[in-house]
Amino acid sequence: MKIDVLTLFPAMFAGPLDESIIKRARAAGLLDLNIHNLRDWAHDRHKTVDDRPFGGGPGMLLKPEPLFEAVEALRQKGTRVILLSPAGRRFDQAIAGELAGRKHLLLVTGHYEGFDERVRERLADDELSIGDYVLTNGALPAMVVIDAVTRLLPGVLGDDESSADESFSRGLLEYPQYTRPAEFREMRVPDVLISGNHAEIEKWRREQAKRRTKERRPDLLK
Ligand code: 4FV
Repeated sequence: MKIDVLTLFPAMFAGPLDESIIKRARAAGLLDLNIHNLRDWAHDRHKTVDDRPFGGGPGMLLKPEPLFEAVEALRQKGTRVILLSPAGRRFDQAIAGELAGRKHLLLVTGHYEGFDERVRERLADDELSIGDYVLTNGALPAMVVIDAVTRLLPGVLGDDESSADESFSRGLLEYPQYTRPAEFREMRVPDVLISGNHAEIEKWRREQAKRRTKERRPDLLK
């Protein structure tokens, strides 16, 4: 998969996407990730990318011209252009799975008060929000999407790392898990898990996942 990101803060991407699983996916050529500075498509002496909102109001908006030029320069056949903003549909595991099936994502990150509406109307194929809170810019949301999508790409997770049986994969929260020692500070691992009876273990895990989901996220059971 190829992912291009448009941002005013390319340096923010150094670090989180250069470690562990994402680093390995990039080294293995499973993810071709490119970070682009939006200012490279602003041609005036001050490389202006923002301006005041028509009709007044606080703050600044991202201008259409640099964004249109940048997207038109980076977009290919089949590219999915995705805006990151609080006004987008809520990003979740199902959407991560959907995006993992695509060849090319172009993530357009926001800043200031957001985008000129013509960017949303004409350039965006989709708009995603990572949650109902306001961040200083769209870099972290883009990294969240890149991380959640990349680990679903075939060949990225090794055998000991599986995405098959995890939270949300069955629409439920994950069941409680334990590792050695079986007893720690008088806290014992549930006997069923050390019984070796896999049918019983599977049954217990299903019940626990349902119970935890009912308690913490009944919305997931709707
Ligand atoms: C955001 C979110 C988010 C809003 C103002 C950037 C900021 C600034 N993006 N999910 N929540 N964006 O808060 O995606 O433009």
